[in-house]
Amino acid sequence: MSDQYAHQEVEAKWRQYWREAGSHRIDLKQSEQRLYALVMFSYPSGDRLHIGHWYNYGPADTWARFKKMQGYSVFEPMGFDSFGLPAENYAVQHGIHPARSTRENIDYITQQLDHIGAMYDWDYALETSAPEYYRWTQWLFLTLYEHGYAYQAEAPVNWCDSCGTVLANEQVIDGHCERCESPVQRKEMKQWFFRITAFTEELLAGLDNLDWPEKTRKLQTNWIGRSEGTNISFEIGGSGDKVEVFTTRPDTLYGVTYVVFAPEHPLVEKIASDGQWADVQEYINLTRTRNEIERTSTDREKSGVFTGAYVIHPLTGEELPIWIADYVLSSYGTGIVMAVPAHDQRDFEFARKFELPLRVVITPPEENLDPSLMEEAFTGEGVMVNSAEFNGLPSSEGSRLVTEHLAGADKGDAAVTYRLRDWLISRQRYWGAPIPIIHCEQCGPVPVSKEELPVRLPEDVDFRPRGKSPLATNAEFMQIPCPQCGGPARRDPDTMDTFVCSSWYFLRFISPRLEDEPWDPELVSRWLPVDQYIGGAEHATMHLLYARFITHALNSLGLLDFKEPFTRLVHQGVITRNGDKMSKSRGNAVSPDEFIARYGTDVFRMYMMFMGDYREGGDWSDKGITGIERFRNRVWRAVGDWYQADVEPTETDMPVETRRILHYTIQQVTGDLEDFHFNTAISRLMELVNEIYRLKQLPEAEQPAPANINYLFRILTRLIAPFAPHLGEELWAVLGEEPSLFTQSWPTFDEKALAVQVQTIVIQINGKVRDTIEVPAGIDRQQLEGLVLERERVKHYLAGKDLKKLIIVPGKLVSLVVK
Ligand code: ANZ
Ligand code: ZN
Repeated sequence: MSDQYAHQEVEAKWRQYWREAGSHRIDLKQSEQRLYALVMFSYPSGDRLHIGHWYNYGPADTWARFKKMQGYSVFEPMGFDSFGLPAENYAVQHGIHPARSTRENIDYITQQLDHIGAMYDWDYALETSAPEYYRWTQWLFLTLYEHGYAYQAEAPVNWCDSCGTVLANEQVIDGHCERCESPVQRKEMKQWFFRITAFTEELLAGLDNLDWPEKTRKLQTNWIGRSEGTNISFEIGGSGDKVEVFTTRPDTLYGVTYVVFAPEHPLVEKIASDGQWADVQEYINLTRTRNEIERTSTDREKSGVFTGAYVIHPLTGEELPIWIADYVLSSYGTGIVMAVPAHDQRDFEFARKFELPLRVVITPPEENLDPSLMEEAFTGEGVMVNSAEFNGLPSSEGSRLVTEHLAGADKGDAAVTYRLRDWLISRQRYWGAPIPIIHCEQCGPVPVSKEELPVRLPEDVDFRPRGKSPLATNAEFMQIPCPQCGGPARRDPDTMDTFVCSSWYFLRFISPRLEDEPWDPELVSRWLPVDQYIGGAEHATMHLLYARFITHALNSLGLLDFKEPFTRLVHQGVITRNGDKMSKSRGNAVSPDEFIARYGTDVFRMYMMFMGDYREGGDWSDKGITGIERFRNRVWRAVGDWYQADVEPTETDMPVETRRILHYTIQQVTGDLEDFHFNTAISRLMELVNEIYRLKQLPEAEQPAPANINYLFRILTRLIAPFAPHLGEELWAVLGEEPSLFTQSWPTFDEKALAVQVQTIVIQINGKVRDTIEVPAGIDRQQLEGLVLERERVKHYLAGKDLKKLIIVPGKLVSLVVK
């Protein structure tokens, strides 16, 4: 065996072996003890895989390999989320058709993925941009449509006039287009939605039973934003029309001094007085240039316009002015707010700016508030004042009683409002799954029959942004007879959000080539939900919520027998570069390829896992990688130098302390792997290797038997294999065993070996007892000597003197002679 570890040959050899032996093949029909370990599939957007992707996939495979050695049939598929805006933008920039650039990217990334040395069974690979896949994405759309879960409605979108395109919220930077920097407008356009709000309560309740990061469950909870309050009805002065406001503080009802409509509220046009109409209209137009984040930002100066109209207070009958202001959103509650400037900070700032009155109706216990002296709203709970028969009640009780009172008078009722909005899934873009709807002048929207799917995305399309959906420019695609009446009709020119593609891919992975069904129901029922899902925390509220919604919806339609797609979820941390998130757009992404060429996959995998806790991530630096390379070489040399091929490995008669270290290592590595603490697991492995080196440096007579050393190597090899799979196989071969190591069982530890007995050793110096020390029973001489010489008191007596002699009486005494 050669001295140098030739990682390139070794790793290529084992990957070839795995491929040829079909080591990663899995027959989902045959398997028992099933475990579905899924990583978020890759997004070939023009980016190559960078270190961040590796950080998701490498350690995830380590976990999966560990599970495989524990006896599970592990299903670890990989595929490509290959539709989407980045692919399209890349194509626009480089003038290459998205189909071609996506193909080239997938081919390249497939090679990169292969170098990870993961257990992907490529027979299960899928691409969401392939007609065999998006056919079923369209099927999903139609299935939701049949049940009223997909619908079309006018909705405000971010519109860039100069690019002539709709932008996603993330593409709007400070109200400007990310690409051309011209101001973005809000524009009403007909869009397709999925009715995620039909599952709000289930999506909330389901979070309780998931083994997911606390933070992600919180984010989803807040995103859904359930809010309990009261809807209160106000009459519009003069017209007799009634409007409702949603409030969480009905106890402040007597403090309302004006009412605010969202500028885009449909009634505004109707109620605005002639005198105010010009100002109102100008303000509405201004609002269109602002997105929700700006509008709700607390540090922006409040703005608004009086409409000239009034409402009647439901209890006092007082006339209150109606304003419009952009801090009120049309998409939340009823789009109208009863303003209580004394007790709501936004209203307070607004009232101060426009000199609207403040009325204190809640005071802190035993305190008075003077409206003219208030510097901010009093938003806490307290006691009701200036509130007629409710005076003296604590706010919470007052809230309940005011609501009851209103309900009795038919002027309001308890209400629950959610922040969650229906999911806007249509894109005026080319590179996506076409929406399988035909628009007929006579019949309206008509679904394409499921048998006719896929509605193929035509290749011959000018996909450059032109102000409308690129598909609309292809007459051949667009013109189609109506399936119902045969009359002239047009296809829907929009494509679906890529999050639709990824909202169900984990179902398709089970049977990606199946032709007449989206998935095999029996296999899906056996293999799902996904046991372990691993991916970035940035998907907390989009992908992870959409996938949950689709699963809930399919469950409610009787198409799945479970509601939650991902039982356990782990987020890898973020790998940064000098503190910034790595990304292509920042130009700071580190390519893994050069490191792999230089150090090999195994070292790179281990290094990533050793950098820090997996869930925390860390700042990338290649400084420590040589340390890991040294570790790999140390393991390799140890086995090469000290393994004795003709000696049967055994644990019998192994020194107690060595055996304790061995079993402690097994215990810790097992627990750490289970819980994704790869870095500490690797530290334990390093300690085990140190112990082997220490043993081999003892005088020959004090070394454990070669059979024991051989035994240590057998365990070490299995423990290290999930981290460094190629090295694992190579060592296993050196140990004289047949591949593949990954068919071997995971080592188990002996509880009894962990319990060390402690002995008290007396330390004598020049014949006098000076100290005592507790050590593990069976500690060897060298170790004991080291511990004794480390003692402070011993050092004290040794200071400035020479140690002439050191005698050890095992289990009892260490005697030193110093002069
Ligand atoms: C009167 C009031 C008095 C309010 C008070 C608060 C404090 P959450 O908890 O987030 O649900 N609101 C209602 N609809 C709104 C909209 N479309 N845009 C902006 N703000 C809106 O917030 C509920 C509160 O947010 C509601 O209760 C309402 O202001 C405001 F001392 O009503 B409150
Ligand atoms: Zn028709």
